[in-house]
Amino acid sequence: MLPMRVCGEPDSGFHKLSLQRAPPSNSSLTAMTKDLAKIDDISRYLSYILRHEPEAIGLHLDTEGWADIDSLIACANRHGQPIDKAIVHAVVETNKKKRFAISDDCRRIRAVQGHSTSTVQRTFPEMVPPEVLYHGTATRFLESIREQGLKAGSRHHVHLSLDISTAIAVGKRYGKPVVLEIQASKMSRNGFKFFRAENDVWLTDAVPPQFINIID
Ligand code: HQG
Repeated sequence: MLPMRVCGEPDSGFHKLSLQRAPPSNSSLTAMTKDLAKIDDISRYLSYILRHEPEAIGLHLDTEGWADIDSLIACANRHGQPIDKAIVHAVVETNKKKRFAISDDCRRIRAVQGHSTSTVQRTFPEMVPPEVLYHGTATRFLESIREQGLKAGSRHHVHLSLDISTAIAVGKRYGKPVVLEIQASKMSRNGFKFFRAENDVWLTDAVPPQFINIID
């Protein structure tokens, strides 16, 4: 179970999802399934707003990506997406990828990485990477990647993982997955910078083709 943040948010059925110990009855299983589906929907919505289009609901993000939680809720509700503090906290706490973070004072929320909005220019600690990292993509992108290397595209960085299984899951989002092994340590010795987000996603600006091996 993920650690629960104590933020004084209103008690709600969503929190019982993570606190429940006894085997659930059929009716509470149905309720939990509905809650999980709702949490998944809101997680996608928050990704869209906090990474890509905060202006779609008139929300202000600072350069580190933080949004005031009360403002987020008010803006979302005004734009037809009913959310409240309880579900925002449930989304943050249940997300396996730790996609979002809440500030220590519990007043702000941000997406940890993956931004494309130009409003945000998050700073990440520069880190020495492990020997290799992995990037999952779809086979249809391989020809272009062989020629140009990996580019950040609309996001601010190329995203890399520590393990192959994560890379496969990432690649599957775009088609038949293929995993690329990135010679991260060699890149670092050649002056390329690497950053590690708080959720263990590794980031770099670009990966030239000579540092990429395709895993069969
Ligand atoms: C590809 C998810 C052609 C690249 C994931 C990828 C990740 C090229 C796509 C995070 C290329 C960009 C980011 C080139 C790169 N030619 N295609 N030269 N260079 N590409 O979604 O890494 O679940 O912007 O391989 O877990 O797929 O949302 O990046 O297929 O961590 O939290 O262009 O998003 O996180 O796609 O995914 P994306 P990504 P969440």
